[in-house]
Amino acid sequence: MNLNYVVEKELSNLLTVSIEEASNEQIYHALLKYVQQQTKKCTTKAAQKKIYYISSEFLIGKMLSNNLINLGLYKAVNNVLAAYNRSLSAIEEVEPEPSLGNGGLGRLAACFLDSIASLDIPGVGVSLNYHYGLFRQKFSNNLQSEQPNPWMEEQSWLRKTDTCYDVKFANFTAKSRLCEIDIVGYDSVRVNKLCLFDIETVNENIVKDGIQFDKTDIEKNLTLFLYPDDSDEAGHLLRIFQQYFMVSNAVSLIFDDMKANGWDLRDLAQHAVVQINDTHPTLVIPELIRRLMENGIKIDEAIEIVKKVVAYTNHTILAEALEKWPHRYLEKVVPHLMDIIDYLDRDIKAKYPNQGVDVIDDSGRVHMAHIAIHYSFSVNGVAALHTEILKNSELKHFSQIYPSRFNNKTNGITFRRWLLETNPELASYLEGLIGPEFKRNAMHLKQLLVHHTDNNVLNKLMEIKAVKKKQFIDFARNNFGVELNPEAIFDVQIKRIHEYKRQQMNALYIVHKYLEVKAGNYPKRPLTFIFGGKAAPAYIIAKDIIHMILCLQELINNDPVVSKHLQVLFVENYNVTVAEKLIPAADVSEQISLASKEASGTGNMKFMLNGAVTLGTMDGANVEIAGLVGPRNIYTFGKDSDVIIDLYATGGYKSSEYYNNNEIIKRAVDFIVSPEMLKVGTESKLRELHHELISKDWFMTLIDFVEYVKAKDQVFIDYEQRERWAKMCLVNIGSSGFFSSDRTIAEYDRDIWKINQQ
Ligand code: 26V
Repeated sequence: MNLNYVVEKELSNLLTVSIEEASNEQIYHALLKYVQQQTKKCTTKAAQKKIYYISSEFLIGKMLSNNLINLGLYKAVNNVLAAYNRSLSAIEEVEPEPSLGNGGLGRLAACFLDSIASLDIPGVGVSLNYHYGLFRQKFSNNLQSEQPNPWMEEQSWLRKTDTCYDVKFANFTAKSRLCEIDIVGYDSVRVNKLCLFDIETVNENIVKDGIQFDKTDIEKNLTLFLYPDDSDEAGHLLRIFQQYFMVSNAVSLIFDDMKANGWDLRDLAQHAVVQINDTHPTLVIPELIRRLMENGIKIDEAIEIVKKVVAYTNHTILAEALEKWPHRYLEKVVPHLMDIIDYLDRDIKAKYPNQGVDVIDDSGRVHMAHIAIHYSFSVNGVAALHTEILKNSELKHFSQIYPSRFNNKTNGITFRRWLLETNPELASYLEGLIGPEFKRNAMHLKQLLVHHTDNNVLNKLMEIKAVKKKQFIDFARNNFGVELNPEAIFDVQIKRIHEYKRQQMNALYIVHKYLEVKAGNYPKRPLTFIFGGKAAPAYIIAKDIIHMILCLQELINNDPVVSKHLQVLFVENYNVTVAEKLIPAADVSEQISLASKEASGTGNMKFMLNGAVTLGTMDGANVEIAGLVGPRNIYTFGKDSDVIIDLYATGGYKSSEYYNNNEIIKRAVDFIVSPEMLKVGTESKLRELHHELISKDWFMTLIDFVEYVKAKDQVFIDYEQRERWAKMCLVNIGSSGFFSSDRTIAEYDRDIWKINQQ
């Protein structure tokens, strides 16, 4: 039977009114039910071995379109709705986005779940059911403020189960409840699960004044927020409560699976792999040991078992991001793990005299990464350069002890969401041109490369880009009330606001351009600078950077002359949904981190896949992008990672020297505290940022600024050679197959998990 017909019939059955008359809400709920019914037909593979992917974040984004694509229903649903003059994208607006992650790390975990299911690997994701995801960002007076971001609804993808576990804390035992979200694989008959644990005593009414709440009332706040502000002791303790709650439940789940299959816990490594996403789930190691001991296994044997089960992924070399919990904090939350943690500490001190690899340091801090490395069988970085830096600098002592434990798994993204869903126009054009195989095997995108001299293909790619820009322009008008120029070059930087990602360098370029325009030097074509990203509530400098950009936005967009040439848009509340609309519309992808600091980046891959050209430093996965597209199809600039690592080691960078010795730098930096800026901004914040840049500039903005200006000016000049530009876009799309998370997950399975690829 024709699929359109079936979908129309099913949808009509699920609605109490006709498709024409139904509201978007009614259609959304009918589609939700329909997808759930179809998902029920998928089965979970009976497995000898399973992957338990534990992560404090799964930034899954909206689920409707993704599920429709994976179930093969997307086109039919679209057709049926279109026949009734209804649009799926309007219906999608109804769905709240679960923002259960901060950024790249959480989005990676979500892409991985999609690929694990699509490759038919049996496994589950384990995390917490945060009632509020990452805060909703609001701008007023050119400042960020934070609001709660609820996402749970009566009817949703989330399903409460009857599975409950006891989780033991110092002064109470929490009763958890398992909630599940189905993860359907692409084109498959399988379904995996995302297991989100909750506690029923959570009380949303304790939230006051933005996202403030009593951090000490654990029974009421345990799963209330994703990553609460942890600038004080209560915040740190809550974080430890959350982490232990997550891993204790994970162990209960694993042991239940073992029991249900009648397997002996001594054979755990034959049946379970626990991949820990960064150090946040590290307490799973002492918890597994404790629970094995409860089942009659002696500590040394339990340690040996655990070492064969746990694998650790490192996502950053930034020292301030590596978790070190004071021993006394852990004692307050999980006293029953302390004997084990102390035992591990003595074990390591007895084996290795080097203090740099201690579990507990001289100041009594427990190094979570050190536990994760010593007591796992695999440690991986997330891009080739990142893994090399881990092995040769940051974790050198460890890689000398365990050389074979270290391996690289370059990150990837799911092409289902980031191509098929976000850019159906491009996907269907590619399908017509090179056949549908790329949807299953992304390496087939290479076939596009043979068309690099075909003007019809090049023109078509530019037409699609123009369509996606127009769609974003509509979105920006409806959501932010701004009118963007379709003729302008869209230069986009979307990611968490962090000094090392150097949004401030991009902002200084805008200042530079503003001053040029004021002096009568106009760019050939209007330039639109688009930003998106949130700053951690307690991260003052990041908030100051947002402030500076919002001030520039006000200044430039309201200037009748300058606004003809330059435009700035900082999208409010950047999230997965905004990324899906913005990435396909971008011409230039800003990936300008200080070399060595961005472990991988995954936005860079999404832009490339959608035909944007990278302007970036040789950092993270940019290095691999450059290798794949070749130097003619990417713009790189700035100091290399080895130079930067050396400068940190010697303390050789002085930002004041750059500021004092270069007129272009001085002029741009000083503009931050110019009368024009002070008129629209808060003086103390702008002065603080100015002072920070000339006195410290820990992430070396000024070291690369002049080269950045040169490279970026060149990008905008080259954009005018439309055929050459189109060819760059084509090469980027055609070379992006390597970055499919299917490739990444196949490598995890081949080298670490050994589930399907034994
Ligand atoms: C966390 C924090 C928290 C405290 C303040 C400073 C700071 C700086 C960085 C981080 C990042 C923690 C881990 C993380 O999210 N890493 C990201 O992981 C992505 C997926 O592997 C990767 O693409 C990004 O490059 C990496 O930053």
